[in-house]
Amino acid sequence: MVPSLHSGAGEATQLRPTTLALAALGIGSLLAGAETKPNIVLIVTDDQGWWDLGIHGNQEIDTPNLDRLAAESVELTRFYVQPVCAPTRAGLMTGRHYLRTGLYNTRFGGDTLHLGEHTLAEALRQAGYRTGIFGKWHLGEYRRFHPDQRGFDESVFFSAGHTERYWEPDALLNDGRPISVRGHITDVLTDAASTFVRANRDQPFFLYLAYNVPHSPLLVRDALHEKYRAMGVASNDARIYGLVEQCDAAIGRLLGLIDSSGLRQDTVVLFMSDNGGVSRHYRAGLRGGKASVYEGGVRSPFFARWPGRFEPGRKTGARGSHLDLFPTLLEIAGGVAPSDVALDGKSLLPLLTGETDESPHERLFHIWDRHAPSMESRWAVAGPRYKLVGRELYDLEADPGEQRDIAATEPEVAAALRQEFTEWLADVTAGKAFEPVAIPVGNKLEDPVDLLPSWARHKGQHASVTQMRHRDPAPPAPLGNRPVEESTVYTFGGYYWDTIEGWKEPGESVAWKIDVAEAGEYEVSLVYGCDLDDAGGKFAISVAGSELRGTVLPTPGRTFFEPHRVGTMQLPEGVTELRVRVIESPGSDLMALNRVRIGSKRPASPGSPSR
Ligand SMILES: [Ca+2]
Repeated sequence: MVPSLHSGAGEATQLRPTTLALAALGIGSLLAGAETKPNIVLIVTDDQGWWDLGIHGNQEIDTPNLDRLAAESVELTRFYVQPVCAPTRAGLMTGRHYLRTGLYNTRFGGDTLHLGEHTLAEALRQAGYRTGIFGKWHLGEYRRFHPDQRGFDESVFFSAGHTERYWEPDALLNDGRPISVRGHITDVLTDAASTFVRANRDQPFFLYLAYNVPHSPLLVRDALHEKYRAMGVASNDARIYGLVEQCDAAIGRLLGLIDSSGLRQDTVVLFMSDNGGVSRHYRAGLRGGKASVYEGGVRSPFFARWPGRFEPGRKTGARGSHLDLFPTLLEIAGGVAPSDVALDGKSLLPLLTGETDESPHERLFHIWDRHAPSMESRWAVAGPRYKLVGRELYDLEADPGEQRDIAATEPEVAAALRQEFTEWLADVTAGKAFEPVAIPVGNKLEDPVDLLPSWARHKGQHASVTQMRHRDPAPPAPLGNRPVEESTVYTFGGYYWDTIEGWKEPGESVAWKIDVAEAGEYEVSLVYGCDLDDAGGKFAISVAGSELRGTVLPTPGRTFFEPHRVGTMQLPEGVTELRVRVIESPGSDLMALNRVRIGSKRPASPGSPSR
């Protein structure tokens, strides 16, 4: 009979036990009689453009290992992702378009894969694989949404879309526990992945190696930066090229280990990037880059190597999508897909084996918006030839660089594609709220838990749709038509150091949606900075009719964030709202609020705040 799929070993008792009816996907004839399941190594880089590879015509960048991998692989020259990180990762992990998964943003809590979704790791684990993730997750900030709760047996990861430190990285968790590591993050992740390969060489494994380079902050070895500067590459691009070269060398070491461990024949290796590139030096004739829906924003390198199964060096222009890896890898693994959700991806196995040279897709859809998705967002829909980018129509066969808008001469094609996109958008957004999920409170995995400033609602709106300012280095952004003193503002100074500031008027407030595991007494603290001159302001914290009041104390400075216990509150079980409100703000600002910390009063099991 069909087995059940559990959402995660540690989570099964904490959350709802997920027992699903599963349907067999159908195993390709290719694999009939296969005695062993191949290992799967999925390597994803972050912000590496289609053009940041020697094999794609870049004359400066040194990527010998990836170039060699490409020569040993089938290459899909038209493989598509979404314009930004988290949307692609959601599609990769679920086989479903990201807007179906509850995820809608790369920040502000919108980068959360909802719990009803089933991950590739869960499905491969169910198929008998040992699963490991090493790198950037970016599908949920809080412990309940982390990869070790979502099908990964082993995990060394960070949860956000970005991390501040590449040397001695301080954001990595090992199976949920903070760890101290030495070295550059690219090497740290590769070493951990290598250990995973060595430890699991006698059983099928799924290695998801999600490098966070060459994403900003572009912290690269001086020698690599100088090497590319000396070649005439501008400084920013020289950093990107240096990070790509370092990553290429790390991938080379991992592939060498696979060879020396005797695993080459039995290992499928896949390589791709998560969105379009950010470098400008060489763009292979493509228009746009990261965050754009032109080809440069959504076309990713894609190589797939499986010795004896995939023809080395074969290239195909048949279109594939990141959504396809879920069904493709399940087919390779002899796994089953969840039957209670619809997959958007289709297996690429017939394309990769050469059984066909046709794309499984009639249309591919792309959309990106920092706010709620709509027809006003950046969007595109493409078939094999025509691509509609908002109101512009391109013939990709004649004009792969998307330079000649032919919407006026082909109005019927444009109108038909627009209609298809409209219907598709209505389908994938049906019933979706596009707001952060409720933050789990009293969850034994993370007790106490910190309510993050970026998840707060200001004046009934979420931070992403109100004004946001960057503390440094950019100057504060203008606050629209409202004077600064009338509004709280989300202030970004790095993921650990973001704050809510601008608390002036009595009654002004921000709120978080929380999901309390169990009714009871909870300890509430605020973590904030406050200048001596501003101290003495009064605030109230309210939840479901009960209220706690406190006075803001000075800290060594406005940017010294210290925890201050406010008191205990009775919280009801389930989803509710926690609001922090100004009672009186006698100085220039009530405080720079860095975190609201809530912990249950019962003895907490080992765990850590999210920050
Ligand atoms: Ca990215």
